[in-house]
Amino acid sequence: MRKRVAVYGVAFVITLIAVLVSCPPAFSQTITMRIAHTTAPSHPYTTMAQKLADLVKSKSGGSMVITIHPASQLGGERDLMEGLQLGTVDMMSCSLGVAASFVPELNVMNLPFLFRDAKHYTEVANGPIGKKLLKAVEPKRLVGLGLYAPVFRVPMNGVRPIASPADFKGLRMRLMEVPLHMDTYKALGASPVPLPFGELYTALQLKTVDGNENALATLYSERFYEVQKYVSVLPVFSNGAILLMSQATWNKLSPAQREIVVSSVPEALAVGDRDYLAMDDKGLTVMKGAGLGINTPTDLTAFREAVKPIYAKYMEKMPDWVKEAFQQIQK
Ligand code: EAX
Repeated sequence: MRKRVAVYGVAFVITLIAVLVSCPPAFSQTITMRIAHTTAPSHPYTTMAQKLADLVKSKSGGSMVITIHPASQLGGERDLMEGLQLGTVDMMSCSLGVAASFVPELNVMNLPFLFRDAKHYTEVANGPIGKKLLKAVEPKRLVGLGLYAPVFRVPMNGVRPIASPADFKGLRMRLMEVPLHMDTYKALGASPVPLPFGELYTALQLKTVDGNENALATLYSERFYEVQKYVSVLPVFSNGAILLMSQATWNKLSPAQREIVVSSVPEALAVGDRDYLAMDDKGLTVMKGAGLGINTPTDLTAFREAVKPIYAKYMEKMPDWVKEAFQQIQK
């Protein structure tokens, strides 16, 4: 009798295991999401993405997997933005410049010489204005997860150091495909050339363009300094970035899975911010060591004067809440 009970017991356990293996409960189904960006695997966009992937994986018991696609593997920033809207890309870190071509309200963060320093940017990005901007992406089939990357985009070129607006004259500068950015560089006297990021190293090397502008971290991690001569630490634009998810992806996630992503974002973005600031410093040191001419203009008055019309042009048509945000940021 006892033996028979034991045999039944064993049979029951085997059947139970077989049932569990053949139809796993919903929570153990694996979801894989692709996060993409244009910069190098060593860049803070990648370390941020790695932190996010690690957190999401551990909180979901391994059932949510994020694969990372750096270096324009899945396309340039405009392609990736379109991919998010179509649902062919799940997540991306995008420059606020390109993101604003899809969500114009974001341009309030792109105005030249707007932020005093990293702290000023971060306060705005993490405060009520940042929250409203993240909401503003929703009508465009996007989900705004966070703002980060609190450094500046500075000009680099192969011709001369930039000490005054006159030094920009005639320089063919690669700009992102961002009208506000191109108008600003025109106002400074340069000749902007829009190019996707993935083509930039070669364009600099072949002298198709004379220069570009980017975060020091990016100028360094993309090794542009190998084919350029001068870096001017002139904080023309914020280098701010937005972490976005496709609304199509968001809609596929359960409330618990959304919570896992959302609760992981602040820690991941903090890693991105930390690494950006550190890599900006390191980049400057390495580029100095590599023999680049580095100058830091101290009086920005003439630069600010030259770009004044940009503020009016880009804020004029904005909704009132953006105009108010613009006033508040300048306080
Ligand atoms: O957002 O294109 C660029 O210059 C950007 O810095 C880059 O794609 C990161």
